Amino acid sequence: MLKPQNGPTRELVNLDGLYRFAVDFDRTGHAERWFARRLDSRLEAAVPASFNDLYADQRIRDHVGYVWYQRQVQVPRGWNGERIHLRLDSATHAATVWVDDVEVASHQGGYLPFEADITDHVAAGEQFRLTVAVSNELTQASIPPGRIDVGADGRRTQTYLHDFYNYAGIHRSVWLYSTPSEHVEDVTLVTDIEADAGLVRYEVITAGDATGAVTVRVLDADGREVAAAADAAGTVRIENARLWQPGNAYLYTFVAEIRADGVLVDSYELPFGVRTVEVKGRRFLINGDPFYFKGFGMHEDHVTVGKGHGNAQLVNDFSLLDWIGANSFRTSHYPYAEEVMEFADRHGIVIIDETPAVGLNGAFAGVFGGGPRSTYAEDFVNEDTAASHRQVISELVARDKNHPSVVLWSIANEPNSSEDGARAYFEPLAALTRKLDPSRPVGFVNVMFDDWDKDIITDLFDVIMLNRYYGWYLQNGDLAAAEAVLEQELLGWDGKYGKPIIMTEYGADTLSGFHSLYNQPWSEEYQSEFLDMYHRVFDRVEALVGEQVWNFADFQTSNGIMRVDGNKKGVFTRDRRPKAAAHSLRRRWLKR
Ligand code: GCB
Repeated sequence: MLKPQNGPTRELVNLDGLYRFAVDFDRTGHAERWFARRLDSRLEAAVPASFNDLYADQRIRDHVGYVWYQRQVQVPRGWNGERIHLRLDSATHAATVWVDDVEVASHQGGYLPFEADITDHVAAGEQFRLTVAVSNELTQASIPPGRIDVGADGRRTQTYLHDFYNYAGIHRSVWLYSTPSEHVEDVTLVTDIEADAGLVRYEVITAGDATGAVTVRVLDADGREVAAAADAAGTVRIENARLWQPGNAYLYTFVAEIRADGVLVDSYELPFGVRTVEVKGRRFLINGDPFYFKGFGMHEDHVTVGKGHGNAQLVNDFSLLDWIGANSFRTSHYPYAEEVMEFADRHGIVIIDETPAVGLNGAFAGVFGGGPRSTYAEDFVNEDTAASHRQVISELVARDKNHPSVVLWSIANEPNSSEDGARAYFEPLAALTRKLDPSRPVGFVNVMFDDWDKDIITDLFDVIMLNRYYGWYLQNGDLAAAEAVLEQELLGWDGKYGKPIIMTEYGADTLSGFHSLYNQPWSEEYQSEFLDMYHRVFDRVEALVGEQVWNFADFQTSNGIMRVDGNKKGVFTRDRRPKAAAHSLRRRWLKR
């Protein structure tokens, strides 16, 4: 799915700003057709932002169900004869969209874009009323899954088995855009390297009556044409290609054009990089060279805006990644805003791109309350969950397939990978991901309970991604004991599989400003010692090809006895101040 853009044949209007906002406390909005009139509320909500922390009102923060957004939209007067599309970059977790009284789109899944062709419902030069009903409910049919309980008084409560606050709302931008009726609908690029040349295998899909012919061009960063072809699919060759490299990004632009009788009908420009990715033995290769991941599992999480995307926060977070010497991150635990992916493309940051499949593990019910339970069961991870999982994999690959920064798909975080049903569940999902994108390795992130001798699915994947908390959830305060267990386990994985291992999470909750002489858990000193211990082990295990600390910054979670105003495993605080460990990590990573 292409990101909308301005161009010689297309126009783009951003619809961010303040929307009228109403909370559907009594679940009457649909029956009362709130979309058919001005929302009856004095509230306004910022878009993009999570709605939860915008108001001094606990009832709104804790609301489970629908919230409604509404605004007037002016269609540019020059758009007569064009196709007119509406696009939401994300609405968390499900949304229905109306243009005046007409429902034009409905989408499940909170972290991926969707759009509607609204040409038949609007007119150039006129206004329409845009209404979006957004539900924050998670059920066994959603990804991530969750459970809704309804009390005797009708009050709904939401529980889920993942460790971040269930922020919701319109988290990313909303767009109105025009295209010609015959237009470029999709572009897929896969690159290869042959001696000094870059090969670009491409496919351009068009929509509308095919009267024109597709031509393609590749421009270098200075806008000079370096390759061209006159087919909708094929391979073009860039002589003396400059590669996209970690820490040294170089982007070309792929231009797909449709012409009829020599006249330009449509044009779409896609920045891309020439690079290869490959797993060979115990190595993870980018452009044929071994790559070592240094960085973090992150979250889209900031004060006030929650999971709302903001470019100021984007620039600041990447600046901190640069300062600390990180070269990569994982989009834990859901796809991030497209602006993030594009920024990484431009700045040479490597991404492990993760679906929102988190919390598919009944063992966590023991941690979050209620006692452990089986995962692959009719009333938990079932065929409905699998259908949503297939959908998020398909939509993620469709959105992110052309980003050079993306080198590895993570199709789930810490699912149960030892129970009987795990293989039947994951085998088709791994196969689907490979079919959709044969050019990138595929993995999932393994949980500490499902060690190499219990896990039954790792052979289906290309790399081993591990989250380990020896010295925190286990051997708390005893780093010597933790060091021995950690090393032994890594050697166990290596002995069994001989595949590259990335430590995708390791970390300790740390209260910024708490210091101790005695290496006490929660102190800044303990976090530094903890990370140092892991690094000593990593440097002894050859198969280890990456270290991503949990977490980049402190982040908000649901309430519970394990969390004090959120998860405190950040190396930076929630407002992005460094803890002591940030300095020790920086010393290691700038050298490594
Ligand atoms: C994990 C999860 C992550 C949690 C983290 C923790 O294994 O993947 O979402 O936040 O542990 O801090 O417990």
